[in-house]
Amino acid sequence: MSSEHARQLTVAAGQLGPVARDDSRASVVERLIVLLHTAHRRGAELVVFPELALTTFFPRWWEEDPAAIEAWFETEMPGPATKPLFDEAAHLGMGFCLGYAELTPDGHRYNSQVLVERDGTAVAIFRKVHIPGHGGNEPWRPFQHLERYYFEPGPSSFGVWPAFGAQVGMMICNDRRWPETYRVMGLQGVELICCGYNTPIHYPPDPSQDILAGFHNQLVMQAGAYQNGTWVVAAAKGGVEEGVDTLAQSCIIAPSGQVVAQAFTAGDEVITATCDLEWCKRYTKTIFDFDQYRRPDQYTRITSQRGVSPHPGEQRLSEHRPSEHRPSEHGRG
Ligand code: CDT
Repeated sequence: MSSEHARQLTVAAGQLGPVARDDSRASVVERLIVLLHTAHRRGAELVVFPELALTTFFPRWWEEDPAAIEAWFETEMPGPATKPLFDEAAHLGMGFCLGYAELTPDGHRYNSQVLVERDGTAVAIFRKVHIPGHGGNEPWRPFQHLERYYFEPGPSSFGVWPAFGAQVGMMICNDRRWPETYRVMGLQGVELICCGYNTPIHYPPDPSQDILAGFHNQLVMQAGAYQNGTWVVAAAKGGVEEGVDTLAQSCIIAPSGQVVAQAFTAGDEVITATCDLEWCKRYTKTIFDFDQYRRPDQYTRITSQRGVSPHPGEQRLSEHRPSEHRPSEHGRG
């Protein structure tokens, strides 16, 4: 684990400020290319862009017109609007991870991220697994979170792909709040996770959480990074977008769980870090040596059950073995 074995990759999070409803794809792609150039000047080889980077965060609105809905989705990647980004990245020898709304040829709608290598080849498309919010029109909310109306959950779990000289995984926004997300990738040897997000700061179901939005953002990703010995690169679309204040604070997190870079504005901004990928082993070969220490036989509820279900047969210890556990019979006299 000495530094002479370092495998280093300089990565960037390309944070976007707000994208208005009327902003064209071309104008957003121009902004992405500016971020790409900044990251390139700072030596980055991979830039992670936000979730649904090409449009405003449209799930805040109920829309029934199929044509209006379709206008928010990409039917090809790259398409005419995104090709300039793919071309410029390949020209610079840079890879990227880009979030977008995907409409497949057979009519499925996903919240997706594509990972593109430095030579311009697509490595993988990841489709968001945990779809938050609600599926029905709730116009009394100050703004809606209709991801469950617009998107199907991704059917293909959390993959890890060899790319950029590393083992690279992907997650999208709400996925980052769930420990299973990281562990499924951790079990495939992930070394770097790319994550885009759009997180409204106001949470209508429980506004007491609003003030904690930044804390929770870091809490979950720092824990996930540390518990699985992986780097995490997380890029926000932040700022006040169509009246909704949205968390920025893009960050890069080390396998130690430490934040090594963080955005300080809520606008277009690049943060970078040079990641020693060998550093992952300090955790995955020690305290989180899964092969040595995990107890999958003790975790069967994780995959056999979705909601909370107290086991009816579960008894308190005192009901099992009453005589052995009375305090009066333990170590007294
Ligand atoms: N985009 C996204 O997944 N946002 C969610 C908001 C949760 S509130 C419905 C997030 O987890 O940040």
